[in-house]
Amino acid sequence: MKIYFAGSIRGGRQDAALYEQIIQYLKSFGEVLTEHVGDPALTSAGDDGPNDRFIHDRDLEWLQNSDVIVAEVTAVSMGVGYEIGRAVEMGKPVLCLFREGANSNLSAMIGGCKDIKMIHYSDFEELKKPLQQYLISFNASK
Ligand code: 6IA
Repeated sequence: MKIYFAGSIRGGRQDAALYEQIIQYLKSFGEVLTEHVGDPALTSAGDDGPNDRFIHDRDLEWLQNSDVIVAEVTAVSMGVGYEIGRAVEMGKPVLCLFREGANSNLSAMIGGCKDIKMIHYSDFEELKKPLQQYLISFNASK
């Protein structure tokens, strides 16, 4: 199973350590195509590499090649919202993770989309079980 993990970069790196934990966990279920999203060295400048056109086109190719999208949506990010919208249009299964109590509001365009599955959680330990259940049932349905 190829997993596209989406998390904020230029939208802010306050949850980077959490992304890294989630990515490591996701790796026990399949291949994560976007491991760099959890890289603690990656700053919100997010421009210490290839140019934006390259990043966009390469990420969309990975999105197209993925089996499932897991997006952490607590930190508000234009890029993550865009990836979710494109994935929904592609007919890909999308799972969004929203952390309660982080002083962030979930967009109605994500929370209100019937094609998006949501998990609300308070910390990583609480997230593991529903995330595992989703990925196992997704794998079984293939
Ligand atoms: O608007 P944001 O930057 O917060 O959007 C974050 C989302 O867009 C992530 O889920 C990534 O998939 C994608 N994205 C944004 N910037 C990059 C990027 N920057 N590299 C890869 N994906 C990106 C350059 C960093 C690179 C040198 C390691």
